Amino acid sequence: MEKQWWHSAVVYQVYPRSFYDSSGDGNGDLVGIISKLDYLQQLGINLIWLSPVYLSPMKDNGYDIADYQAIDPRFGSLEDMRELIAQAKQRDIGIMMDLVLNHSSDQHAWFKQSRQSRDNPYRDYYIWRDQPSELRSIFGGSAWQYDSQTEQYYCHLFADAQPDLNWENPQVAEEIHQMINWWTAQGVAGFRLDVIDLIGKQIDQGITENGPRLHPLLQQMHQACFKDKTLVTVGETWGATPELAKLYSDPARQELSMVFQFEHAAIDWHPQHSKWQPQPFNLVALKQVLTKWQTTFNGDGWNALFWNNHDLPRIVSRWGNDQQYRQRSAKLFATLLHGMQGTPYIYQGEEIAMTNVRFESLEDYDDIEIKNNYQEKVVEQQSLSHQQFMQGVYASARDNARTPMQWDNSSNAGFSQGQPWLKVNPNYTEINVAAALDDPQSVFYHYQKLIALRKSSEFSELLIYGTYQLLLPEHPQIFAYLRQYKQQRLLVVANVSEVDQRLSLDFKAKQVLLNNLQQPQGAVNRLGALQLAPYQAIIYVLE
Ligand code: TEU
Repeated sequence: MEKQWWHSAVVYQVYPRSFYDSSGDGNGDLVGIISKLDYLQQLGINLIWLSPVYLSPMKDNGYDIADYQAIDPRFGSLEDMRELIAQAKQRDIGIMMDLVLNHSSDQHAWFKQSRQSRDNPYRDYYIWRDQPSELRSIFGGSAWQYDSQTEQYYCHLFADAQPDLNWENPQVAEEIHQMINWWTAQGVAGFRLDVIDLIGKQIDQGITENGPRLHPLLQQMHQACFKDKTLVTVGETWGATPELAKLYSDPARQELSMVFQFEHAAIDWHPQHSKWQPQPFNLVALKQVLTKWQTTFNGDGWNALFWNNHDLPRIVSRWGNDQQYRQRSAKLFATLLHGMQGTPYIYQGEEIAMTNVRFESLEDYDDIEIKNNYQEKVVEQQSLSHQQFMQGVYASARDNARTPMQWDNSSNAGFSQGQPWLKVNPNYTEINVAAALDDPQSVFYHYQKLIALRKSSEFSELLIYGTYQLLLPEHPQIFAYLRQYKQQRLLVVANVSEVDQRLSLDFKAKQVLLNNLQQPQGAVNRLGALQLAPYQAIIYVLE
């Protein structure tokens, strides 16, 4: 397949509100991000996915945009944004903007116009109907909101403050294309497209995901915005199967560079209560799903690799052990992911193994998804008790990922001189960047090594383009796979459990490339009689 610069990229996601507050107002900001670029450069990443920093009433932390071409004053100014782009570029780091195109804020000028009157020129920028359908909002409740001024309902697949744009209207596409091109002219390296699989919806037929207009719209966007540019684009597609992922990311189809698929991320969700009642972790199922995705593309698509983002609980708490084996299990998950084919994404704090949080009171949480679902599931339907719901929050809520970044052990984890918008995780005294940088065995340096192996080692090509083959598919505790490229072979083997494992693999090890335990090479290079400690993960070079 034709090589692209972003095949070899490693992306770091910044959730700006929680990253670093330079002004003392309790919210992270752009100047704060600029001041941490050296840290990100030290980690070795070369792209930053910046969650939204546009003008926003923050009903959904910036995923409700009031002006796509203005920066929210909480985050700074357009000047700061230009400075961030320039300063990052000096360090060979590109900036990926987050495009929220399925909906805007109800405070966007378009919507303010749209709701004025039925014959307003902006009326058809949004989806208005006389009667609501059965359609539910992803954040709970009906997807329709009555507006008394014009006596119609508007559609919102997320919060009622996030009205859905009407992509049936060609003017909407045109305005959006112009806006994207404006950002490209500012020098950004690419875009992440929020819930992009919803824009082809046919609302009257109840079709939201993967509607018939989706791919034509993306091809049109490609022609208008991405063609002949060196941009990277990644779509957020909760409903993607491998077949659908090829439609988006087959280079021949000229749509997007890659998509985030979520099959693995939702693997333990409850059939009825989804993430609010997660099921026990099943390694065999996880291996199956990831292997399917690892072996699905043959030059006709590309994987985005991730465990975490701002919507998901922390991997070390979710499927690792965030107590006794916090560092080791975090390194294990890092090894498994960065050993795979695709472009890896790291979510802020993952590189120091930040954990989920447990606030006593619902009041201490901010996320609208938590609040609306509580209202629906506990108060109205009573399908979950308060206790059960809180367990769901501890396991899965999005705020687990959104507590402020833990920089050091000073007050507020060194995140802010003021009152943070969301409480810091009390474990910051132990888990923080300063401590990680001081410890040569920390999770941070493990990520640094993995990134270096991918970016600039004799195994770069193998890690980026090599084939993938799962070993021991039915083993309930071992995740092992082979990567091969030309004459080179690597074996990744991990014990995803809290007990010692013995196993026999029919390969000859030449060298241990990476081990998350400090051991002499000889101790582990006999693959015929391999003993792995709890959460141990090793990458071998094979003969
Ligand atoms: O997320 C899409 C989305 O569907 C999530 O809300 C997801 O369903 C949920 O987290 C699982 O419980 C994107 C953004 O990443 C998210 O932060 C926004 O809230 C959402 O779109 C609306 O823009």
